[in-house]
Amino acid sequence: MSLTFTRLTPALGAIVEGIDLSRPLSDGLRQSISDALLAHQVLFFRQQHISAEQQRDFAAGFGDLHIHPIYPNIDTVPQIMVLDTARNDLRDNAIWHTDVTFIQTPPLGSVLVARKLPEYGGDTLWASGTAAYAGLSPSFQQLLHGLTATHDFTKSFPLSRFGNTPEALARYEDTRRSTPPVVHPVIRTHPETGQKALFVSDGFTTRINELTPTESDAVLALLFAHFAKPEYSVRWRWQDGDVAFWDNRITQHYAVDDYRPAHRIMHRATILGDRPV
Ligand SMILES: O=C(O)CCC(=O)C(=O)O
Ligand SMILES: [Fe+2]
Repeated sequence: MSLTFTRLTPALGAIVEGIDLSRPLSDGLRQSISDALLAHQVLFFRQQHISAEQQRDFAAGFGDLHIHPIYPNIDTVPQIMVLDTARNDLRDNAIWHTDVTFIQTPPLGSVLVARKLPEYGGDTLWASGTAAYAGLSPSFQQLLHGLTATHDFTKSFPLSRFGNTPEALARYEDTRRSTPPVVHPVIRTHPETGQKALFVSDGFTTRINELTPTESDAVLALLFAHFAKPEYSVRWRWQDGDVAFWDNRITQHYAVDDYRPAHRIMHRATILGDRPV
């Protein structure tokens, strides 16, 4: 069977058919998926029903995997992070964010699997940083080119929400010590395609370093609102077993918080990337 790609919006997103992710990837298939990720920025695979080990192995085909400092993972498969509304307060994902930009080498991408879904609600949106960048005027793009921004994990992960047991508190304090705020360019160049993308997000970006605090607040508010325009996004309505694979270098995403108290469980594998330039 050959792969087919159905594009979802002009900005980003495609559904991939003709592949069974529970089977080991051939080099050819891996290359096709890699190429498609560059072309579409987020790929969706319907109802794959893969195990945690198969999810890990699929993701590991694209790079080394990251283990999240704060979120729980599966004991026997620590590379799989668990997003379970019965275990954690997940409201920090209902904000536009790019995953783990609070480290020097933020993820290349993530592979997310839907394990338990509410009857309706709980959609996820992705937005394209390249489309958002292209939507700015040349003069504003020029202003942003020289600028850098600070990314800080405590913005989305405040102590008040993650220090509820002595072990969680100790883990949080360790992370805070080992993960000081980092600096990334406001406009990033994709390491493989050379495309320019807006690279700030409401989740972790606290400050544009070269501006005064007042200017920084105003410009970030403008950029967050601009990036979140529906024209730059795609919205995914999950079905059980669906898999999403996104390029985390040039996109951000938002998990819609509209289904509580229904129970929702997602599993994520996170692929490490390189230092943004
Ligand atoms: O729960 C979701 O749909 C997405 C959560 C999220 O932000 C992530 O997996 O990185
Ligand atoms: Fe995320």
